[in-house]
Amino acid sequence: MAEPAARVIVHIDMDAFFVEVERLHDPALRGKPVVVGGDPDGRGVVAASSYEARKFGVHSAMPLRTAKRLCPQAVFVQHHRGRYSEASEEVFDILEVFAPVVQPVSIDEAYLDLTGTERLYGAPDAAVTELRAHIRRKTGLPSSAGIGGSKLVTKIASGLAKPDGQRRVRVGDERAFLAPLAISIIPGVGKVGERRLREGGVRTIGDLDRLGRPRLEAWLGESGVWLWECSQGIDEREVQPGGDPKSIGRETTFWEDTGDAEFLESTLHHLAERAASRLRRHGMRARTVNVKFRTSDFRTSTRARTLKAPSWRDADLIPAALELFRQLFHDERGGRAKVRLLGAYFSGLSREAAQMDLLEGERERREENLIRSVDAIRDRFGDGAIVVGKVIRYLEEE
Ligand code: DCP
Ligand code: MG
Repeated sequence: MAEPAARVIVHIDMDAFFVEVERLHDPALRGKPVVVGGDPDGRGVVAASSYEARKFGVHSAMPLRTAKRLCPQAVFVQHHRGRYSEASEEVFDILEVFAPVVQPVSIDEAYLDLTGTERLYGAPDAAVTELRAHIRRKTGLPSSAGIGGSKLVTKIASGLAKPDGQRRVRVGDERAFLAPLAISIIPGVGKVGERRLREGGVRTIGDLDRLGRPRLEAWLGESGVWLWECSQGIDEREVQPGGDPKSIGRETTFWEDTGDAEFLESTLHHLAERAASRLRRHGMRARTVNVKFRTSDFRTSTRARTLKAPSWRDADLIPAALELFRQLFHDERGGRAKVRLLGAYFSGLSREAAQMDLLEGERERREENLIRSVDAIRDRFGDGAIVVGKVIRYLEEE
Protein backbone atom coordinates (compact mmCIF):
# COMPACT_ATOMS: atom_id res chain seq x y z
CA MET A 1 0.00 0.00 0.00
CA ALA A 2 1.26 3.50 -0.83
CA GLU A 3 2.22 5.66 2.12
CA PRO A 4 -0.27 8.41 2.84
CA ALA A 5 0.94 11.75 1.47
CA ALA A 6 2.69 13.90 4.06
CA ARG A 7 0.53 16.63 5.52
CA VAL A 8 1.17 20.21 4.50
CA ILE A 9 0.49 22.42 7.49
CA VAL A 10 1.04 26.17 7.75
CA HIS A 11 1.17 28.23 10.93
CA ILE A 12 0.61 31.89 10.20
CA ASP A 13 0.91 34.67 12.77
CA MET A 14 0.66 38.41 12.24
CA ASP A 15 3.71 40.47 13.18
CA ALA A 16 3.42 42.88 16.14
CA PHE A 17 -0.30 42.77 15.42
CA PHE A 18 -1.77 45.57 17.57
CA VAL A 19 1.17 47.83 16.69
CA GLU A 20 0.78 47.28 12.95
CA VAL A 21 -2.97 47.94 13.14
CA GLU A 22 -2.26 51.21 14.97
CA ARG A 23 0.26 52.08 12.26
CA LEU A 24 -2.49 51.78 9.63
CA HIS A 25 -4.41 54.45 11.51
CA ASP A 26 -1.36 56.63 12.19
CA PRO A 27 1.42 56.19 9.62
CA ALA A 28 3.69 58.48 11.69
CA LEU A 29 4.22 55.42 13.94
CA ARG A 30 6.08 53.53 11.19
CA GLY A 31 9.74 52.83 11.80
CA LYS A 32 9.56 54.00 15.43
CA PRO A 33 9.60 52.04 18.67
CA VAL A 34 5.89 51.74 19.56
CA VAL A 35 4.21 50.28 22.63
CA VAL A 36 0.46 49.59 22.66
CA GLY A 37 -1.17 49.55 26.09
CA GLY A 38 -1.78 53.09 27.23
CA ASP A 39 -0.34 55.55 29.69
CA PRO A 40 3.33 54.70 30.44
CA ASP A 41 2.96 56.21 33.90
CA GLY A 42 -0.19 54.23 34.70
CA ARG A 43 -0.63 50.75 36.12
CA GLY A 44 -1.26 48.92 32.86
CA VAL A 45 0.82 46.35 31.02
CA VAL A 46 2.20 46.21 27.49
CA ALA A 47 -0.23 44.57 25.05
CA ALA A 48 2.13 44.71 22.07
CA SER A 49 5.45 46.25 21.18
CA SER A 50 7.06 46.95 17.82
CA TYR A 51 10.24 45.18 16.80
CA GLU A 52 12.10 48.49 17.27
CA ALA A 53 11.00 48.56 20.92
CA ARG A 54 11.79 44.87 21.47
CA LYS A 55 15.48 45.60 20.86
CA PHE A 56 15.42 47.41 24.20
CA GLY A 57 13.90 44.41 25.97
CA VAL A 58 10.26 45.53 25.86
CA HIS A 59 7.75 42.69 25.57
CA SER A 60 4.04 41.87 26.02
CA ALA A 61 2.65 41.65 29.58
CA MET A 62 5.48 43.79 31.01
CA PRO A 63 4.36 46.76 33.16
CA LEU A 64 4.18 49.89 31.01
CA ARG A 65 6.37 51.71 33.51
CA THR A 66 9.14 49.15 33.00
CA ALA A 67 8.75 49.55 29.24
CA LYS A 68 9.17 53.29 29.62
CA ARG A 69 12.31 52.83 31.68
CA LEU A 70 13.82 50.46 29.12
CA CYS A 71 12.79 52.50 26.10
CA PRO A 72 11.90 56.09 27.02
CA GLN A 73 11.87 57.20 23.38
CA ALA A 74 9.03 54.77 22.52
CA VAL A 75 5.66 56.15 21.44
CA PHE A 76 2.98 54.85 23.83
CA VAL A 77 -0.49 54.42 22.35
CA GLN A 78 -3.86 53.43 23.76
CA HIS A 79 -5.36 50.21 22.57
CA HIS A 80 -8.51 50.03 20.43
CA ARG A 81 -10.15 46.60 20.66
CA GLY A 82 -12.57 47.25 17.79
CA ARG A 83 -9.75 47.98 15.38
CA TYR A 84 -7.98 44.72 16.13
CA SER A 85 -11.04 42.51 15.77
CA GLU A 86 -11.94 44.26 12.53
CA ALA A 87 -8.44 43.68 11.14
CA SER A 88 -8.48 40.11 12.41
CA GLU A 89 -11.74 39.39 10.59
CA GLU A 90 -10.28 40.72 7.38
CA VAL A 91 -7.27 38.44 7.74
CA PHE A 92 -9.42 35.40 8.55
CA ASP A 93 -11.64 36.13 5.55
CA ILE A 94 -8.58 35.82 3.35
CA LEU A 95 -7.36 32.64 5.08
CA GLU A 96 -10.76 31.00 4.76
CA VAL A 97 -10.89 31.62 1.03
CA PHE A 98 -7.34 30.36 0.63
CA ALA A 99 -7.20 27.18 2.71
CA PRO A 100 -9.61 24.24 2.87
CA VAL A 101 -9.16 23.94 6.66
CA VAL A 102 -8.45 26.91 8.93
CA GLN A 103 -8.07 26.59 12.69
CA PRO A 104 -8.08 29.96 14.43
CA VAL A 105 -5.74 29.94 17.43
CA SER A 106 -5.92 33.54 18.58
CA ILE A 107 -6.82 36.96 17.24
CA ASP A 108 -3.77 37.01 14.95
CA GLU A 109 -2.81 33.39 14.45
CA ALA A 110 -4.08 30.27 12.70
CA TYR A 111 -3.12 26.84 11.43
CA LEU A 112 -3.98 25.98 7.85
CA ASP A 113 -4.09 22.53 6.34
CA LEU A 114 -2.99 22.70 2.72
CA THR A 115 -2.64 18.96 2.20
CA GLY A 116 -3.76 18.09 -1.30
CA THR A 117 -3.76 21.64 -2.66
CA GLU A 118 -0.49 21.39 -4.58
CA ARG A 119 -2.20 20.84 -7.88
CA LEU A 120 -4.24 24.00 -7.34
CA TYR A 121 -1.62 26.23 -5.74
CA GLY A 122 1.74 24.72 -6.68
CA ALA A 123 4.54 24.23 -4.16
CA PRO A 124 3.58 25.35 -0.64
CA ASP A 125 6.46 27.86 -0.31
CA ALA A 126 5.29 29.84 -3.31
CA ALA A 127 1.65 29.55 -2.26
CA VAL A 128 2.41 30.91 1.21
CA THR A 129 4.56 33.74 -0.24
CA GLU A 130 1.58 34.68 -2.39
CA LEU A 131 -0.84 34.37 0.55
CA ARG A 132 1.24 36.69 2.74
CA ALA A 133 1.64 39.19 -0.10
CA HIS A 134 -2.11 39.09 -0.61
CA ILE A 135 -2.77 39.71 3.09
CA ARG A 136 -0.43 42.68 2.97
CA ARG A 137 -2.04 44.10 -0.19
CA LYS A 138 -5.56 43.75 1.20
CA THR A 139 -4.99 44.76 4.82
CA GLY A 140 -1.61 46.51 4.89
CA LEU A 141 -0.42 44.09 7.59
CA PRO A 142 2.78 41.99 7.74
CA SER A 143 2.74 38.35 8.78
CA SER A 144 5.09 35.40 9.15
CA ALA A 145 4.57 31.71 8.48
CA GLY A 146 6.00 28.28 9.11
CA ILE A 147 5.42 25.44 6.66
CA GLY A 148 5.88 21.78 7.50
CA GLY A 149 4.33 18.46 8.40
CA SER A 150 3.09 19.17 11.93
CA LYS A 151 1.70 21.90 14.15
CA LEU A 152 4.71 21.82 16.48
CA VAL A 153 7.26 22.33 13.74
CA THR A 154 5.29 25.02 11.88
CA LYS A 155 4.61 26.99 15.05
CA ILE A 156 8.31 27.05 15.93
CA ALA A 157 9.30 27.80 12.32
CA SER A 158 6.96 30.81 12.03
CA GLY A 159 8.39 32.24 15.25
CA LEU A 160 11.92 31.93 13.90
CA ALA A 161 10.93 33.49 10.58
CA LYS A 162 9.61 36.69 12.22
CA PRO A 163 9.25 39.45 11.29
CA ASP A 164 7.87 39.36 7.77
CA GLY A 165 9.35 36.01 6.83
CA GLN A 166 8.52 32.38 6.27
CA ARG A 167 10.36 29.15 6.82
CA ARG A 168 9.73 25.67 5.53
CA VAL A 169 10.88 22.53 7.28
CA ARG A 170 10.77 19.58 4.94
CA VAL A 171 9.38 16.30 6.15
CA GLY A 172 12.40 14.28 7.32
CA ASP A 173 14.40 17.37 8.30
CA GLU A 174 12.57 17.96 11.59
CA ARG A 175 15.20 16.49 13.95
CA ALA A 176 18.02 18.49 12.41
CA PHE A 177 15.91 21.66 12.41
CA LEU A 178 14.97 21.30 16.07
CA ALA A 179 18.25 20.01 17.53
CA PRO A 180 20.09 23.35 18.05
CA LEU A 181 17.04 25.15 19.50
CA ALA A 182 16.60 25.89 23.22
CA ILE A 183 13.98 23.70 24.93
CA SER A 184 12.04 26.81 25.96
CA ILE A 185 10.96 27.21 22.33
CA ILE A 186 8.68 24.16 22.67
CA PRO A 187 5.16 25.49 23.29
CA GLY A 188 4.09 24.02 26.63
CA VAL A 189 7.52 23.90 28.27
CA GLY A 190 6.96 26.61 30.86
CA LYS A 191 9.48 28.28 33.11
CA VAL A 192 9.22 25.45 35.65
CA GLY A 193 9.71 22.78 33.01
CA GLU A 194 12.70 24.62 31.63
CA ARG A 195 14.34 24.89 35.06
CA ARG A 196 13.80 21.23 35.77
CA LEU A 197 15.25 20.17 32.44
CA ARG A 198 18.23 22.47 32.89
CA GLU A 199 18.92 20.91 36.28
CA GLY A 200 19.13 17.60 34.46
CA GLY A 201 21.60 19.12 31.98
CA VAL A 202 19.13 19.53 29.14
CA ARG A 203 19.43 22.84 27.30
CA THR A 204 18.59 22.16 23.68
CA ILE A 205 16.10 19.96 21.89
CA GLY A 206 19.11 18.02 20.60
CA ASP A 207 19.92 17.14 24.24
CA LEU A 208 16.48 15.52 24.51
CA ASP A 209 17.15 13.55 21.36
CA ARG A 210 20.51 12.32 22.73
CA LEU A 211 19.02 11.29 26.07
CA GLY A 212 16.60 9.05 24.21
CA ARG A 213 13.09 7.97 24.97
CA PRO A 214 13.67 5.30 27.69
CA ARG A 215 15.75 7.60 29.87
CA LEU A 216 13.39 10.55 29.43
CA GLU A 217 10.44 8.34 30.30
CA ALA A 218 12.14 6.95 33.42
CA TRP A 219 13.01 10.49 34.49
CA LEU A 220 9.82 12.43 33.69
CA GLY A 221 7.14 9.82 32.92
CA GLU A 222 4.48 10.88 30.36
CA SER A 223 6.05 14.31 29.99
CA GLY A 224 9.35 12.62 29.16
CA VAL A 225 7.71 10.69 26.33
CA TRP A 226 6.07 13.84 25.05
CA LEU A 227 9.38 15.74 25.14
CA TRP A 228 11.12 12.96 23.27
CA GLU A 229 8.39 13.02 20.61
CA CYS A 230 8.84 16.78 20.33
CA SER A 231 12.55 16.29 19.74
CA GLN A 232 11.72 14.02 16.78
CA GLY A 233 9.19 16.51 15.42
CA ILE A 234 6.40 14.02 16.14
CA ASP A 235 3.07 15.78 16.59
CA GLU A 236 -0.03 14.08 15.24
CA ARG A 237 -2.51 16.81 16.21
CA GLU A 238 -4.80 17.64 13.33
CA VAL A 239 -5.74 21.09 12.09
CA GLN A 240 -9.29 21.39 13.44
CA PRO A 241 -11.66 23.61 11.54
CA GLY A 242 -13.15 26.41 13.63
CA GLY A 243 -16.77 25.82 14.63
CA ASP A 244 -19.67 27.51 12.87
CA PRO A 245 -19.94 31.15 13.79
CA LYS A 246 -22.95 32.32 15.84
CA SER A 247 -23.21 35.55 13.93
CA ILE A 248 -21.52 37.08 10.93
CA GLY A 249 -21.15 40.79 10.54
CA ARG A 250 -19.13 43.83 9.67
CA GLU A 251 -18.80 47.12 11.43
CA THR A 252 -16.81 50.26 11.04
CA THR A 253 -15.81 53.19 13.23
CA PHE A 254 -15.65 56.54 11.52
CA TRP A 255 -12.66 58.84 11.70
CA GLU A 256 -15.04 61.63 12.46
CA ASP A 257 -18.58 61.26 13.80
CA THR A 258 -21.07 61.94 11.07
CA GLY A 259 -24.77 62.74 10.75
CA ASP A 260 -24.85 62.51 6.95
CA ALA A 261 -27.72 60.06 6.40
CA GLU A 262 -26.90 59.35 2.78
CA PHE A 263 -23.27 58.59 3.58
CA LEU A 264 -24.30 56.39 6.52
CA GLU A 265 -26.77 54.45 4.38
CA SER A 266 -24.25 53.78 1.65
CA THR A 267 -21.69 52.70 4.25
CA LEU A 268 -24.21 50.34 5.81
CA HIS A 269 -25.08 48.99 2.36
CA HIS A 270 -21.42 48.19 1.82
CA LEU A 271 -21.03 46.59 5.27
CA ALA A 272 -24.14 44.44 4.79
CA GLU A 273 -22.92 43.37 1.37
CA ARG A 274 -19.54 42.29 2.76
CA ALA A 275 -21.22 40.47 5.63
CA ALA A 276 -23.61 38.68 3.25
CA SER A 277 -20.69 37.59 1.12
CA ARG A 278 -19.01 36.22 4.22
CA LEU A 279 -22.22 34.40 5.14
CA ARG A 280 -22.28 32.68 1.75
CA ARG A 281 -18.62 31.80 2.00
CA HIS A 282 -19.51 29.87 5.16
CA GLY A 283 -22.33 28.19 3.22
CA MET A 284 -24.88 29.59 5.68
CA ARG A 285 -28.19 31.40 5.79
CA ALA A 286 -29.37 33.97 8.30
CA ARG A 287 -32.76 34.29 9.90
CA THR A 288 -32.16 37.60 11.67
CA VAL A 289 -30.71 40.88 10.47
CA ASN A 290 -29.20 43.22 13.09
CA VAL A 291 -27.97 46.75 12.87
CA LYS A 292 -25.62 48.25 15.44
CA PHE A 293 -25.28 51.93 15.91
CA ARG A 294 -23.18 54.02 18.29
CA THR A 295 -23.62 57.75 18.63
CA SER A 296 -21.02 60.38 19.54
CA ASP A 297 -22.06 60.21 23.21
CA PHE A 298 -21.02 56.50 23.17
CA ARG A 299 -24.53 55.13 23.49
CA THR A 300 -24.93 51.90 21.55
CA SER A 301 -28.27 50.75 20.15
CA THR A 302 -29.05 47.65 18.18
CA ARG A 303 -32.17 46.62 16.39
CA ALA A 304 -33.05 43.29 14.84
CA ARG A 305 -35.55 41.96 12.37
CA THR A 306 -36.46 38.36 11.72
CA LEU A 307 -36.93 37.39 8.10
CA LYS A 308 -39.82 35.22 6.86
CA ALA A 309 -37.31 32.52 5.98
CA PRO A 310 -33.56 32.17 6.45
CA SER A 311 -31.74 33.74 3.52
CA TRP A 312 -28.32 34.21 1.99
CA ARG A 313 -29.49 36.68 -0.62
CA ASP A 314 -28.39 40.31 -0.80
CA ALA A 315 -31.90 41.15 -1.94
CA ASP A 316 -33.39 39.97 1.40
CA LEU A 317 -30.60 40.96 3.76
CA ILE A 318 -29.50 44.41 2.60
CA PRO A 319 -32.93 46.11 2.42
CA ALA A 320 -33.76 44.76 5.89
CA ALA A 321 -30.54 46.23 7.25
CA LEU A 322 -31.20 49.61 5.61
CA GLU A 323 -34.74 49.68 6.96
CA LEU A 324 -33.48 49.00 10.50
CA PHE A 325 -30.89 51.71 10.12
CA ARG A 326 -33.51 54.27 9.06
CA GLN A 327 -35.62 53.43 12.12
CA LEU A 328 -32.66 53.69 14.48
CA PHE A 329 -31.42 56.89 12.91
CA HIS A 330 -34.86 58.47 13.11
CA ASP A 331 -35.38 57.39 16.71
CA GLU A 332 -32.08 58.95 17.74
CA ARG A 333 -33.00 62.61 18.12
CA GLY A 334 -35.20 62.66 15.02
CA GLY A 335 -32.31 61.99 12.64
CA ARG A 336 -29.97 64.61 14.07
CA ALA A 337 -27.62 62.24 15.88
CA LYS A 338 -23.97 61.93 14.97
CA VAL A 339 -22.78 58.39 14.41
CA ARG A 340 -19.45 56.97 15.54
CA LEU A 341 -19.84 53.33 14.73
CA LEU A 342 -22.09 51.43 12.37
CA GLY A 343 -22.45 47.72 11.82
CA ALA A 344 -24.57 45.06 10.12
CA TYR A 345 -24.84 41.54 11.58
CA PHE A 346 -26.63 38.41 10.60
CA SER A 347 -27.62 35.87 13.23
CA GLY A 348 -29.91 32.85 13.60
CA LEU A 349 -27.50 31.09 11.25
CA SER A 350 -28.25 27.72 9.73
CA ARG A 351 -27.04 25.45 7.02
CA GLU A 352 -30.16 23.62 5.95
CA ALA A 353 -32.01 24.75 2.82
CA ALA A 354 -35.23 26.63 3.32
CA GLN A 355 -38.50 24.86 2.47
CA MET A 356 -39.50 25.49 -1.10
CA ASP A 357 -41.17 23.83 -4.02
CA LEU A 358 -39.15 21.95 -6.60
CA LEU A 359 -39.12 24.67 -9.20
CA GLU A 360 -38.04 27.27 -6.66
CA GLY A 361 -35.36 24.84 -5.56
CA GLU A 362 -33.86 24.61 -9.01
CA ARG A 363 -33.98 28.35 -9.54
CA GLU A 364 -32.48 28.95 -6.11
CA ARG A 365 -29.66 26.56 -6.78
CA ARG A 366 -28.75 28.31 -10.02
CA GLU A 367 -28.93 31.67 -8.32
CA GLU A 368 -26.78 30.40 -5.48
CA ASN A 369 -24.14 29.13 -7.92
CA LEU A 370 -24.10 32.48 -9.65
CA ILE A 371 -23.77 34.44 -6.44
CA ARG A 372 -20.99 32.17 -5.29
CA SER A 373 -19.03 32.84 -8.45
CA VAL A 374 -19.64 36.55 -7.99
CA ASP A 375 -18.27 36.30 -4.44
CA ALA A 376 -15.23 34.45 -5.77
CA ILE A 377 -14.57 37.13 -8.39
CA ARG A 378 -14.93 39.85 -5.78
CA ASP A 379 -12.47 38.07 -3.52
CA ARG A 380 -9.99 38.00 -6.34
CA PHE A 381 -10.46 41.35 -7.96
CA GLY A 382 -12.19 43.50 -5.37
CA ASP A 383 -15.72 44.70 -4.73
CA GLY A 384 -15.97 46.87 -7.81
CA ALA A 385 -15.39 43.95 -10.17
CA ILE A 386 -19.03 42.94 -10.49
CA VAL A 387 -22.38 44.55 -9.94
CA VAL A 388 -24.64 41.86 -8.56
CA GLY A 389 -27.87 43.56 -9.59
CA LYS A 390 -27.06 43.04 -13.24
CA VAL A 391 -26.22 39.41 -12.80
CA ILE A 392 -29.47 38.65 -11.02
CA ARG A 393 -31.52 40.50 -13.59
CA TYR A 394 -29.85 38.55 -16.35
CA LEU A 395 -30.80 35.34 -14.58
CA GLU A 396 -34.43 36.42 -14.26
CA GLU A 397 -34.69 37.31 -17.93
CA GLU A 398 -33.39 33.94 -19.01
N1 DCP B 1 -1.55 40.45 23.23
C1 DCP B 1 -1.95 41.03 24.43
N2 DCP B 1 -1.39 40.63 25.60
C2 DCP B 1 -0.41 39.69 25.63
C3 DCP B 1 -0.01 39.07 24.43
C4 DCP B 1 -0.59 39.49 23.23
O1 DCP B 1 -2.82 41.90 24.41
N3 DCP B 1 0.13 39.32 26.79
C5 DCP B 1 -2.14 40.92 21.97
C6 DCP B 1 -1.26 41.98 21.34
C7 DCP B 1 -0.58 41.31 20.19
C8 DCP B 1 -1.59 40.26 19.79
O2 DCP B 1 -2.25 39.89 21.01
O3 DCP B 1 -0.29 42.24 19.13
C9 DCP B 1 -0.96 39.05 19.15
O4 DCP B 1 -0.06 38.40 20.04
P1 DCP B 1 1.30 37.80 19.54
O5 DCP B 1 1.83 36.96 20.63
O6 DCP B 1 1.13 37.19 18.19
O7 DCP B 1 2.29 39.07 19.43
P2 DCP B 1 2.47 40.13 18.28
O8 DCP B 1 1.59 39.84 17.11
O9 DCP B 1 2.34 41.50 18.86
O10 DCP B 1 3.99 39.98 17.87
P3 DCP B 1 4.69 38.78 17.05
O11 DCP B 1 5.27 39.43 15.84
O12 DCP B 1 5.73 38.26 17.97
O13 DCP B 1 3.65 37.77 16.74
MG1 MG C 1 1.52 37.90 16.31
